Amino acid sequence: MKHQWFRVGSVLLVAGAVPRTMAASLYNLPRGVTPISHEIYGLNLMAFWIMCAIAVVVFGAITWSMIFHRRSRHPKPATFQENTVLEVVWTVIPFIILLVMAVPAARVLLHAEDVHHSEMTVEVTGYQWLWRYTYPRWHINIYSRLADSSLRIAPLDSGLSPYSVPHYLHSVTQPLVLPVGEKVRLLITSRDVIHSWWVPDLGVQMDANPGLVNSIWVRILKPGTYRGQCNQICGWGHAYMPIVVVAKPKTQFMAWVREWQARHGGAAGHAASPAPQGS
Ligand SMILES: [Cu+2]
Repeated sequence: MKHQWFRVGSVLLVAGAVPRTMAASLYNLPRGVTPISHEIYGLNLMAFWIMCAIAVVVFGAITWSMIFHRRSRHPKPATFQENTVLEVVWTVIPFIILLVMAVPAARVLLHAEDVHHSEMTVEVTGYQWLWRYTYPRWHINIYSRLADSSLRIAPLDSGLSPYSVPHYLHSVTQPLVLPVGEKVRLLITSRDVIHSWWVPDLGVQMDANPGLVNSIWVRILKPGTYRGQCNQICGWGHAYMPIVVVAKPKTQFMAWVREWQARHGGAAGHAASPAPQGS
């Protein structure tokens, strides 16, 4: 018995010693870098605290019953069968809790899909197994495939370790480049099967359905590189179509646009490039 308490004590000590930030990154959602990702984080935190309160009440009631109503104390059990007041209370309270969670969740959903007043648009199209990004304003057209460094290692007989390359299966040939601080509308669709564009740091997870365009927006608040992947099981190459978003300050973004146009022969760009073949 003594040993058991010692073991429990040491586990709690170790848990207490884990730095808070590390524990948060291990067990929590990323806080993200967009207003919507912050709102989603807040929703998750609210649900977490409600859950904690429910756990305290439920386990508290169980513990209280075990201690104060154990058989040795009350050898004769009570004989009541039901209690209407209690039953109404434990039906109404969960209903109120659900309402408290549903109202802000619905508000965030509506906010995430409100693409009014967007400052620019990017079309995102899923293919087996890559993403295409089109910037209609500048006629920029990017095919974003799995980077060669990962591709070389992917076959089982390659003999190479996934740890030998940075960001194995999370790096691409060309990232989606976006300006920091602008409201960017993403129009998400697919050319073949259902894919899903998922970047946790941006708080975006949107299905890419053939024949349908879903819209969502991001306003990235911090320059950086943000990684995600297709999270819809879309076929054998599902793991080979990662997403990389590079957020640059507005001036650097415009420099990237000009550089892209210069490299691809002016504003006409490759907007009319043929669709890639699935392979
Ligand atoms: Cu996919």
